[in-house]
Amino acid sequence: MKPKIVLTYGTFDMFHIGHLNLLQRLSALGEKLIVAVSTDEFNTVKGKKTLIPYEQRAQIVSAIKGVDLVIPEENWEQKIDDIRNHNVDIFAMGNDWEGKFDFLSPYCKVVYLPRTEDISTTEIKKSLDLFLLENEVQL
Ligand code: C2G
Repeated sequence: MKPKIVLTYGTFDMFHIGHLNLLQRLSALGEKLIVAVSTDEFNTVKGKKTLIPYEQRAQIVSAIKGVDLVIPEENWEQKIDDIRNHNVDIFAMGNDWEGKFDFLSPYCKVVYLPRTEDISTTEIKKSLDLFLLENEVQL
């Protein structure tokens, strides 16, 4: 039987428990998990500022148990080719993207999983700012 192949996309900046929860859930959906990590250039297109450069974000994601392959995400248009080239059975994203990728359903199953609450790169940056502010005050 063909191993079930799962594909997802993301920036994975400041890798955190929300990313880990998602990747672990995705890994449980099939036998092979492919993660397309957004390049720094594509994040600019997405209007997303990242702290950690692509090479390091890709290396961290590659090191996660259950991730079998990391490929670069360079544009919005590559998903159908990626699904075909890698014989993907399931395309999955966190549900902040609910409905946004339903156009892929002719090519593979499209799944949206619940996000992990109260954690995001933006949240981390805010807590860091607050931490620095509080500590500066005490100095
Ligand atoms: N995520 C999550 N829970 C969080 C934060 C993120 O489940 N608390 C999920 C997101 O839903 C996404 C994945 O983790 O599926 C990666 O999140 P981001 O790095 O923020 O990815 P994003 O910038 O949404 O890029 O073409 C698709 C885009 O590249 C997705």
